[in-house]
Amino acid sequence: MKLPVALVLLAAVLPSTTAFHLGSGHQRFDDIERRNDKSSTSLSKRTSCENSASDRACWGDYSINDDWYTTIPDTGVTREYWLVAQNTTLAPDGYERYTMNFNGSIPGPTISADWGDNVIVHVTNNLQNNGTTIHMHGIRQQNNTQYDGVPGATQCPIAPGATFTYKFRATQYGTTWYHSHDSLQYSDGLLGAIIIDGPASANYDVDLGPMLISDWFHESVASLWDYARIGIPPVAENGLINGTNTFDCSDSESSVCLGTGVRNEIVVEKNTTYRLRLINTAIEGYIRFKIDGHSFSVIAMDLVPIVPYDTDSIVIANGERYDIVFTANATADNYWLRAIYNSDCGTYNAYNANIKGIVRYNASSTDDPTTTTQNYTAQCYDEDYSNLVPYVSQTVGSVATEFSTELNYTYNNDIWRWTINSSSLIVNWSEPTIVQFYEADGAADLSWSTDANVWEIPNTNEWVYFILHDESTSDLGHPMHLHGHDFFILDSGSGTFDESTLSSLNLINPPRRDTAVLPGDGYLVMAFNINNPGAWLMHCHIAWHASEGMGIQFLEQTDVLLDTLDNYDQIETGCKSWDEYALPGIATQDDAGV
Ligand SMILES: *[C@@H]1O[C@H](CO)[C@@H](O)[C@H](O)[C@H]1NC(C)=O
Ligand SMILES: *[C@@H]1O[C@H](CO)[C@@H](O)[C@H](O)[C@H]1NC(C)=O
Ligand SMILES: *[C@@H]1O[C@H](CO)[C@@H](O)[C@H](O)[C@H]1NC(C)=O
Ligand SMILES: *[C@@H]1O[C@H](CO)[C@@H](O)[C@H](O)[C@H]1NC(C)=O
Ligand SMILES: *[C@@H]1O[C@H](CO)[C@@H](O)[C@H](O)[C@H]1NC(C)=O
Ligand SMILES: *[C@@H]1O[C@H](CO)[C@@H](O)[C@H](O)[C@H]1NC(C)=O
Ligand SMILES: *[C@@H]1O[C@H](CO)[C@@H](O)[C@H](O)[C@H]1NC(C)=O
Ligand SMILES: *[C@@H]1O[C@H](CO)[C@@H](O)[C@H](O)[C@H]1NC(C)=O
Ligand SMILES: *[C@@H]1O[C@H](CO)[C@@H](O)[C@H](O)[C@H]1NC(C)=O
Ligand SMILES: *[C@@H]1O[C@H](CO)[C@@H](O)[C@H](O)[C@H]1NC(C)=O
Ligand SMILES: *[C@@H]1O[C@H](CO)[C@@H](O)[C@H](O)[C@H]1NC(C)=O
Ligand SMILES: *[C@@H]1O[C@H](CO)[C@@H](O)[C@H](O)[C@H]1NC(C)=O
Ligand SMILES: [Cu+2]
Repeated sequence: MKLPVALVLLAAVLPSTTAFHLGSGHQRFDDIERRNDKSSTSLSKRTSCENSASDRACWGDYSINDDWYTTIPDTGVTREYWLVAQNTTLAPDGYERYTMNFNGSIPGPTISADWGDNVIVHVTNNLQNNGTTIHMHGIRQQNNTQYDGVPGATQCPIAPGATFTYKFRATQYGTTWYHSHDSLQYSDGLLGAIIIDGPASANYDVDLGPMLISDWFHESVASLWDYARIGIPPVAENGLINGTNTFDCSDSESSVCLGTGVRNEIVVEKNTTYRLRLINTAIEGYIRFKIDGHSFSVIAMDLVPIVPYDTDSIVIANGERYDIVFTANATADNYWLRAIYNSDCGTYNAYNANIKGIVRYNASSTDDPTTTTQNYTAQCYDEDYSNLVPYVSQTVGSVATEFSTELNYTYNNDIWRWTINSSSLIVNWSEPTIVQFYEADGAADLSWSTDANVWEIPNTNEWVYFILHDESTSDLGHPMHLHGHDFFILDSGSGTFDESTLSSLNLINPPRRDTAVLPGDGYLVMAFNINNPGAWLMHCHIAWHASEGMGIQFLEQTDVLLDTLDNYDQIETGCKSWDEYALPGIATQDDAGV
């Protein structure tokens, strides 16, 4: 991928509601307006059909049937954003605490683009005492590993005061998020949504936008690390629905409990159909989502549209996204929207029942809903895979590189470390993988430190099957996230995978996404094609577990990797300023670093 040198601004065809001021250091999108006015953002497209409430499958010259891995609209548009990482005191649920955030809010500003656009994000680190990076979760970053935002893998942390510019092409469309990939930082608020508009596999009238759902602690997560790392997960005090919730201060003596929290509220109109983009941004919690009195259709998993299926609740693991469509066809009333925290997945939340929003049919009503729901048993694994059928079918090739390895742990001197293939990940912030590779001039025989957990997969177009067994007997599910790819889920289950069944696995259109759960004490069989040169992290998206070393790096297509590092200067300059900041012993890395 090559981004245009000059930014293209097609002012004439941008609607007036889409103010897009390049170079002014500021831009404003009216998301809803933009979404509802597709015709005016069609830009260079010849309009062969219009994306509308009754035809969401359509997208100008393109449609939901197009294979977006090979077919991408050439919009010629570049969206540019400026984000500032900072630490400030906020009270998202009415309880004041130290947070880290982008631009003063949790979540940070939404990054929006149309399918095919180029996106530029300038990130300035105004945190006082920490480096940072941002990772565009699930964005494939074809030939673009240098912008994947993983400290110690693809770049050095951005030093306080410095700016790093990320660029990517929106080759996929749908719902995702960006977050700091530096240690536990996103859990303290360094995150926001990414929405890439494109066709959809079901119709809806109104797009309600992203809904980020998380557990929430009343102390900084970084300050809980010393406690968490001895292997006991701390108990979260609350959860946030799109950055907000209430908290009952009568339970708290503390003067920082302000009682100012509000619930996320959605006002609906009878018989109107809504799209909601659910994102689990939790530190550790599996979330069961539902809206009392309403069923819905699930239309996408991660950045992959699926054949819609109906349900009245859905389990979302950390890092996963589901787009849903529901019709406001219940009796006009107030309904609880619930993010039920699965407190039995080895994770705990003291105020589980409080993680709720409100769906109102009457905008003037201020009453709490009186609706009830049945209790759910915990589900620490994914939705039934038979329901998760990608809309655009793909077939997996036969195995060329087979890895079969185990997840386990070590426990030494009261420190809990997760291991994969007996090694616990620790990246070196000052010596990112692609920097080491570059400095060795792409040497194939580079010897990696054991801690780096580098797995080389050099051979273009071969299929990798990666079989991971959980041998830790801890009975936790682990949402595994792979960078640089959507992967195929060939099998998963409890107990041991029978390798003699490898040749009989279904290879025709299995579920395909960027995050999937390795069931506790079970196995996950993933497959992907070697087609994206880079250093790609694969890790558990439970933030504690990643910090405890549950990750590996795939070093992919080593023969062409150097050719894709076309802005290496920025990485080098960034590392230089990081070293100037950190080498005096200021930033002591005390976890995996990711
Ligand atoms: C973020 O904050 C910076 C500094 O105030 C500002 O220039 C920029 O426009 C903001 N970005 C967004 C997307 O609002
Ligand atoms: C940012 O964090 C540092 C400590 O890490 C603190 O000294 C400073 O006051 C914080 N800044 C703000 C604006 O809260
Ligand atoms: C969630 O927050 C983001 C960022 O503030 C906003 O753009 C979006 O509209 C909100 N979504 C909902 C469903 O409230
Ligand atoms: C909603 O749709 C139902 C069924 O089609 C219809 O009977 C009802 O009148 C509609 N209500 C409104 C407010 O449009
Ligand atoms: C509301 O719409 C859903 C489909 O979105 C349907 O399954 C359900 O039966 C409808 N309920 C009512 C009360 O019409
Ligand atoms: C909407 O709520 C307001 C405030 O409670 C109430 O006065 C009004 O009657 C309600 N409207 C309907 C149609 O129920
Ligand atoms: C459902 O959960 C609530 C809150 O944890 C509890 O008070 C209630 O007893 C449970 N009900 C049943 C039927 O288990
Ligand atoms: C997993 O690790 C634990 C603790 O290090 C060890 O006791 C156990 O034998 C390991 N399991 C396997 C199957 O190697
Ligand atoms: C990390 O890399 C730096 C720079 O090459 C080196 O000085 C340092 O010793 C490394 N740290 C570890 C723990 O290997
Ligand atoms: C996994 O561990 C074994 C035993 O230490 C080692 O021989 C092998 O190279 C490791 N595999 C990878 C891909 O690192
Ligand atoms: C990625 O880069 C390699 C090496 O330059 C090139 O051969 C390949 O065509 C590129 N792939 C894409 C999809 O641009
Ligand atoms: C990050 O900032 C926090 C709060 O100031 C501090 O406790 C921690 O040591 C810093 N981490 C690193 C690696 O510098
Ligand atoms: Cu995990």
